[in-house]
Amino acid sequence: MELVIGTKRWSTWSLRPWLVLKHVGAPFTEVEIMLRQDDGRTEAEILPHSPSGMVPALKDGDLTVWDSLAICEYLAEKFPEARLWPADPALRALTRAAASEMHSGFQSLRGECPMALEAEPKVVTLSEATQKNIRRIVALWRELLARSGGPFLGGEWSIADAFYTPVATRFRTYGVHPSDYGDDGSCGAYMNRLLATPEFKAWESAARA
Ligand SMILES: N[C@@H](CCC(=O)N[C@@H](CS)C(=O)NCC(=O)O)C(=O)O
Repeated sequence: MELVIGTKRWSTWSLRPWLVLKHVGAPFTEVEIMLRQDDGRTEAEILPHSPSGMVPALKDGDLTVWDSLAICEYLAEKFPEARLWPADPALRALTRAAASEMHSGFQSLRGECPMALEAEPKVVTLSEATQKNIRRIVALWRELLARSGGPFLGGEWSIADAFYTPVATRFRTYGVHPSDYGDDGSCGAYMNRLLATPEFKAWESAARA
């Protein structure tokens, strides 16, 4: 398999399936394309790999799967033994909803607090819309961690945790403390847990190299 990704410092959508592939432990090669190049060069470099002109894309033989969530679902089906979703049907439905909510939502947080793994942490004044996104994320994390018993959203690490790892980097970079947004302590601990997985640490050190 080959995973085509964007610049590791910035590409949250690439990070998610990369974490999942590392978690699975299957061998794969990666192609990293520089994002934010002028004159349409980024899209021109992505298009030979991905029909949407966006990364990530996963190539498996003659199959190309684009879009982060579709890639993760493909991997969950290809590697059932990796248990990439919880076995319990209710927890599976809820963690899927959590990943989907991230995939399609939180536009204000995404726009105002882009992932920037090269940046020193700083405290910024956030818009009301972004603060509303953060309150929702904290409520969602609290509910799932309480229901599953942790340590991850669905109990064991799952695709939902891959989807929220970039959020944890944003909270760290922009000085967001979950305790200011309704956390009971479980979300702050969860955020640190996401940033401490060996898979994320490997991505981070490559991004900063
Ligand atoms: N919904 C897509 C979003 C993918 C996306 O927005 N990728 C960005 C990089 S993180 C991209 O390829 N941008 C192309 C460009 O900057 O030209 C997914 O989940 O894979």
